[in-house]
Amino acid sequence: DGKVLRSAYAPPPYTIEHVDLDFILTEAEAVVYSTLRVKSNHAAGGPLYLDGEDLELRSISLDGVPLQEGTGYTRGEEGLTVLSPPAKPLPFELKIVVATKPQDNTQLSGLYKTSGNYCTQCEAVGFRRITYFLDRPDVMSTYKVRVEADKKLYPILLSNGNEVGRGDLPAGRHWAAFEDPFKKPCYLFALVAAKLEGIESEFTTCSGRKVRLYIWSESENKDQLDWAMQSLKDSMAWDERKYGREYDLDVFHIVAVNDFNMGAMENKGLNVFNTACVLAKQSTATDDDYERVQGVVAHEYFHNWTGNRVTCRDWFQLTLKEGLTVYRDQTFSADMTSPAVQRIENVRVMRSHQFVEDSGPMAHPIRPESYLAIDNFYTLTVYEKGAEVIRMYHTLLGEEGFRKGTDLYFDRHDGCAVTCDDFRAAMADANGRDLTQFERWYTQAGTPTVKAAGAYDGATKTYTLTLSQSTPPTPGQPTKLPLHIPVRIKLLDRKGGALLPERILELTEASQTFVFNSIASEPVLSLLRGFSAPVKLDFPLSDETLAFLAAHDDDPFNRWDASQQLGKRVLLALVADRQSRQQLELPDAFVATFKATLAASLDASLKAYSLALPDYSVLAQDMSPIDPDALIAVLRFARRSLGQRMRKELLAMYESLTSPNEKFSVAPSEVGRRRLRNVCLDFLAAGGDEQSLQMCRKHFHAATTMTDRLAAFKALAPFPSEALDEVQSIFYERAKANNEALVINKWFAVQASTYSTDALEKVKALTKHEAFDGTNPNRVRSVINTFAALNPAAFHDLSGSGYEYIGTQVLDLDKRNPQVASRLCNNFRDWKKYNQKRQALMKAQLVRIRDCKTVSKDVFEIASRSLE
Ligand code: DPP
Ligand code: ZN
Repeated sequence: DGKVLRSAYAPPPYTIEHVDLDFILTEAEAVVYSTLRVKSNHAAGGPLYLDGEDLELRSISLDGVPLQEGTGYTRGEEGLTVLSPPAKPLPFELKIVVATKPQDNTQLSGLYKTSGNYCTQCEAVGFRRITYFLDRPDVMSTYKVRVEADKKLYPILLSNGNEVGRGDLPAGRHWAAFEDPFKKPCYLFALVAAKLEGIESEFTTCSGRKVRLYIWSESENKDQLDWAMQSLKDSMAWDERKYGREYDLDVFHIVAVNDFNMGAMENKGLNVFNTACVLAKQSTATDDDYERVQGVVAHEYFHNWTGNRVTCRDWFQLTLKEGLTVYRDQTFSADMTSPAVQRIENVRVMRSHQFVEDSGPMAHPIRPESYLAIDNFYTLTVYEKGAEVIRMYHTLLGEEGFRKGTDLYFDRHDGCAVTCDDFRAAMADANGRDLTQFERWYTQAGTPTVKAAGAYDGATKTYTLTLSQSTPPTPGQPTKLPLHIPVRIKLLDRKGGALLPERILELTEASQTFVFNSIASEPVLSLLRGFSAPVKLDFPLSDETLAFLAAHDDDPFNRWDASQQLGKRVLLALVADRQSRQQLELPDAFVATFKATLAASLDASLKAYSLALPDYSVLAQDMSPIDPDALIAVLRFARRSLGQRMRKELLAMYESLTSPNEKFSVAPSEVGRRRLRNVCLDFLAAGGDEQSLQMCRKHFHAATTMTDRLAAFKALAPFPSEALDEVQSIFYERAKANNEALVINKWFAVQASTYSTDALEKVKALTKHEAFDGTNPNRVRSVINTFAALNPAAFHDLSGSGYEYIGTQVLDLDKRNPQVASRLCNNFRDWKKYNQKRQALMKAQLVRIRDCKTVSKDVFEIASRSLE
């Protein structure tokens, strides 16, 4: 049935030692001449199967002798078999000529055109759309590439590695040649032929080598590249300092493109980026955008060692490179900004999104066991939970032990394609530790729950803590074994001082009891500090204790977490009130805690995050069935009510954070100032009264940053008014005049996520707007995915109209771009968490999608697994 199993892995029968590629690019087609030096891995030889998709084969020859179809080779839908390659130990040479039509490649996988330029995307399995090949990561080769194209249309020619030649050709054409001396799997291949402008800089590595750095984009974006360049240099220096990893080529390119399925791609020496993850300037990028650019530039750069030099043996090992590289970019960002703020942001993603994935029909271990389309497994679980698993090695082994582990990993495996087990073995061997049980983090899906019960005995001055763990069943995994869980704790006294210094408990059994002696007085337990493991806690605390922790815990993450738990408790109680048609009222104690947080002397970002209410997704996880209407109504009520009851304090805070002639900076203090000020604005505006509307309008007009402008627009969005009309139209007209596609995406997204009774009609109208483009993934996501994912009350409308619309969009998109369509289809995934009526309606859409005759395997996999 096309399912690929992890257990079915077998080494490749042949290796391709060296690849020579010659690309002849014309407006009609791309012709690719490839010369492969192939070697059998065992004496016997046997047929050689090569992957290939949507290719027109022009010729194929072996050691200079043309092969004939039927006798020399056979062809199928997904590849080509060379029937009897020579059975000798020496390499043989395979020459293959194919043609493709990049201008018709709407899947954006393989060689395609974006805004008139050529670029490639090969991960995971796009190289087979360029030429016939052993398209698997454990086949690593050196590459030499020559590109030929029209010089005027495509002045910039790039491929991996160092440029080794360039010249002009007749008829206004030119060529360039590149050599990449490092062996790589074909998913890291890249080629760009384009009209671009760039900025250039230089980095001197720790051993004194000079590396030329380039960032390329379309000319109108050239003023938005400096931040990415700074981030790149910071990343290069950080990887040397933190991991002893030096860059290895003489040149490093980043190319920004408009049409891209993912965020960015770490092709060796030639990273290709979605513009959304690389462009930044004050007037177009928010502080969050700046942070994302910094993080993604770092992420792709760090892949040079964790992914490229040491790569994955097979795609089931994806987290080997992704979990590790996400962990590396998270810690880099923490070093560049604020560790506490970073940690909160990372955990918010885990809780709001990964926990949801882990509790639904697509739940999978960070190392999955099977797939139909590997593109469906570029998930929060593989990436974010994978990073949490890496973080746990660090927690268990310490900074030095972790570094010993990565050093050994690079020493052992440089130039190789390896597994998650190899990484774990390096960590264990470098530290003399037994990490056998730790493997369960790679084999078991689902979010574990750790239950805690503490008791203090004043007579003996002992504190006894019992921790137990369980992991719920997930599809195909009814029972789970205990995991190796590091639990970071501290015992606090009633003033926030330490009764027991911080320590790490290793929970390895289903249940364990830890006894602490000489504890002077009854302690308050600060549990799972810094979110030391990706688990849920079952540790009921009184409102008073939570309020105490929210004010006094010296672990900033736990302080924030306590505020969120309190908020969650209050909001869920309000949801119950609303469902039983009771009058809603915020408890005084909650308002008091909120007031205390607002007044506390605390880093502005931390304060902003503590004041922010738990989000829809976090609240929905504690509801069965999920009631979108009640949740949205309560969230609106709570914001409005806090805005009213705290008006004076919020206004004072807002004013105190207003500094008119500020010079723009993304220093954490300035980001924090804007963040907190905009949180105040959001509460103040939540009433929608005329005074607040005018305040938002003023905020918008006074803004010098996209952060502030967007905050004003968002705050106004729910309230049809003159102020909204004005802001909405200025926002658009300015972006249009300046040709700022990413700003126009924000403009679409604010509207698509705003609830109103006619939200769906508005979204349909947006797709008819002059700026809508159904072939650009960013644009599609900003309208259609935003509606499905971030406008729950409208998407889940009981009429089923939202479902029907998204179902139609999935099937329509699928014809052009299965990867983007299958992400959209995920919005139906959790249908069983809703009431009967909604279940039936969502199920009907899933069945319709699954049973569509022309459905891609990407979308089929999501729809069929959701229905299981
Ligand atoms: N390998 C990419 C990344 O995560 C995804 N295409 O960086
Ligand atoms: Zn990555």
